[in-house]
Amino acid sequence: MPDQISPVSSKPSHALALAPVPTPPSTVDGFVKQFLENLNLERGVTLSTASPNDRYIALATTVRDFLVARWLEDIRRQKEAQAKGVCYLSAEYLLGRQLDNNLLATRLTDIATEALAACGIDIDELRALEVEPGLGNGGLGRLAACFIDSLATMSVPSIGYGIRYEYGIFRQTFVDGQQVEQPDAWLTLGSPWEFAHPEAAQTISFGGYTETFDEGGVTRSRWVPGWNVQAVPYNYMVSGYHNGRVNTLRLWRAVATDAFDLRIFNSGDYEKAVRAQTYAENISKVLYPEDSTPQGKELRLQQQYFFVAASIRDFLDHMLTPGFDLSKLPDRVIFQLNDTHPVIAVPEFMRVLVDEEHMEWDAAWEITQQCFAYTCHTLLPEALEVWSVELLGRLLPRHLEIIYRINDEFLAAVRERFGDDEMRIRNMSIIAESPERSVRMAYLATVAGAKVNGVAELHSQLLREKVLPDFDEFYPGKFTNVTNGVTPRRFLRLANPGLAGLITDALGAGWTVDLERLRGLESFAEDPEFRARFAEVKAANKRVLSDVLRARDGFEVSDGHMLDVMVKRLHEYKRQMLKVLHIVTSYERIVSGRVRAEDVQGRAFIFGAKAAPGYVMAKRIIHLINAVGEVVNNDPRVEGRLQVLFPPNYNVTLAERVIPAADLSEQISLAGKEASGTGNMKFALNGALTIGTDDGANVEIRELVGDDNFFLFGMTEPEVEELWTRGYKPAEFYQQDEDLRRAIDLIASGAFSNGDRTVFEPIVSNLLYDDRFMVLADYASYIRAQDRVDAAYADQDAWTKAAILNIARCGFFSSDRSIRDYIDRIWHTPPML
Ligand code: 26V
Repeated sequence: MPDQISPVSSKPSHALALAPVPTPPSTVDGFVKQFLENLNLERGVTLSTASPNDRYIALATTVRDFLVARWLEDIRRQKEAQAKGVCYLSAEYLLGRQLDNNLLATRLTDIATEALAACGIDIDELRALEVEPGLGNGGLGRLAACFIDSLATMSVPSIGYGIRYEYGIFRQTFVDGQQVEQPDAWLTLGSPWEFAHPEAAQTISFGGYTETFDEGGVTRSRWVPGWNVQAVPYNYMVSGYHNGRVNTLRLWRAVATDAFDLRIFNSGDYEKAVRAQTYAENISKVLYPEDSTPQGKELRLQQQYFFVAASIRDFLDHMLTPGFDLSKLPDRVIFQLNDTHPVIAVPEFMRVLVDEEHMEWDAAWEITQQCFAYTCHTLLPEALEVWSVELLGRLLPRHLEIIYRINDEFLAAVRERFGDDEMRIRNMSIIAESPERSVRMAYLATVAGAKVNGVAELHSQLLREKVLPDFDEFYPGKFTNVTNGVTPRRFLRLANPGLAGLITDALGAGWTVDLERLRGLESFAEDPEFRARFAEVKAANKRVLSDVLRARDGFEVSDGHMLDVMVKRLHEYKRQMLKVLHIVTSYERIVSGRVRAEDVQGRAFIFGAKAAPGYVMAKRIIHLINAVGEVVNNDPRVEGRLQVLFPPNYNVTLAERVIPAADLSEQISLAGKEASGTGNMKFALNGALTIGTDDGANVEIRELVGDDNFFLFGMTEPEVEELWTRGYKPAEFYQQDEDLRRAIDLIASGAFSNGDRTVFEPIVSNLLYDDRFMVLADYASYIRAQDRVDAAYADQDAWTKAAILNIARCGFFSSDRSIRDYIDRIWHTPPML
């Protein structure tokens, strides 16, 4: 029975409430009417009294109104079809702004622009008011956002589940060149894209103890929790592109339970009750900024359990018909675990089946192993989550018991297969014994998951061979690869309208949902007129970026400079330091008189990077980049040939401006450390050439675009391994390379710190004596590659041709293709057409 409420202002009669929701007319007049009504009814203002925020919210609400009918229809159809669906479990969604994406998906951009103009409003001014929901740290969160876009566009029955953090990723500011974090209060001015459903809250429990009891002669276990919180769902519409589909993203907010408060209130301690409420609500208060070492923070485990427990219950309660035969669950759902963050869902699912649904353990385990799949997003051992047994036992005692039983049975099976090989048993145990007894979440996910995937070919291979080799041997066929992708809607159509128009002129409109069609551009690369138009688009994008950076940060980007861009989280393994050494070398060559400024190819080096607040070395590197910029940008000897620009607070919104303007994409991680990278794909698809190592998805980009259109440098992963085991001695590289010595000496001399040699000393000693990421080993090769870049850039027409070939050959990196691979290799969930 449909129970939708009309989105239009007229009060629904009973008959209307049963009728399908009317979609507001897609005309300028219809839009104006709806917009004005929303100003009145949603904001309680008139056009003349409306503040800019009122106007933005009314506009957003108007666009939302166009989506609601389709959304409700899709929810109904998905339930009715009882088809197998994907529950994407992710602690992060780095969504970016919603308005433009929804306008694009619904074909309302022109209508809305005209309608607002008719009301005397410039839509661009309202666009600029939207605060992006920054509910993620970096690549992993942005990937989740690209995936839900593709799932909706491809009509795959699916729902995204996550956490509605009140504060997203911190806002980065620089004070004297150093990062200072500010809270990201993204909800302050209201959030027009969400629907809160406090009435549908669920109770999520923590703590307490377990007890055994007798049930018909069988001893069973149950959990007697110590405290509860409420999980309130907030629904977001995820609009498919031009297909009339709207999927759901459901994010949970923690709210104190009444019972929880009352108990303490009744004890008469008001202040304690308020404190308890704050404690409960802290669970969804803030996104954890990924750290240099993942800390065993109790609150983080609370967040993880909170959202997966709510999501599993939500699925079982709302997506299944009453009386559903739970043994058929694998025909209905696959829970995709986005890294280890949601892995506590595995014992929770077992607890629900065994304790609440009274299923036998073996049957429940059989089902669980078919209902989960795990994506690993890293290779760094220190980034693999573990939870101490002490903490898990205190917070989730029943889950710890379940994990122990899973482990016992798993290790028994390992013994059966390999005999009493204690070394192997210790290595494969889900429970680590040292340095403290703890649960290895990646192992738990691997044992429970039907499939385990890495995020690029090289990463998946290293995952099998280096990180989980025993598991690969034990579970043949379990490991697979799905190379990441990015959504062409946001990162081409929206971010680069000029290029999108050019492509459509050349190839017709279908490429936005079939990115392999970009291949058709190969022949256009040979066409001088097309190249000229492409060069014009690039130049226009640079002007747009330049305007944005002037308005935002007061920067002046010089005309005609190559834009050399490195934007990504600040991590030692990503090697922003290698980029700094290149800049310092270029600078030093000029000031030492070895190179004349006028002979230097003008370059603007653009950085964007947030460092985790507790990651001291990363913050020092940010400080150094700013310090180098301060000196280089103001040294008259440089004659403006080199510019270092580091706009603070890099986020999705800024990415959408920077990437289309870039000439050169820096993807320079130490081989074997970057699982995939997705920025690399966005740049190539926007016609930047890559300078990169043989790492992550760079490998696949280079294979596709060809060696002539990619600046490869650095050690390969086996070479890295070999040098590391042989013994990496950075000082030798320093001694043998004059450019390198001069660059390091200049930093050490205090040239970038007003003569103070102590400020950047820790960076210098790290590079010379203690660098796991072997920056100096790749320096010479990197500088040579940069010299090749300069030479290539001198022939603008040839550069443009290479840029077009990059675009033409990178259609593979659409997230639509990634989702197709997930469907074929892991989910087996056909689209619902
Ligand atoms: C990395 C590190 C590195 C230092 C130690 C602590 C720590 C903690 C977390 C992480 C990131 C792990 C998860 C992640 O964000 N991975 C990224 O996922 C992207 C999407 O698959 C992928 O493109 C990136 O290469 C990968 O770093």
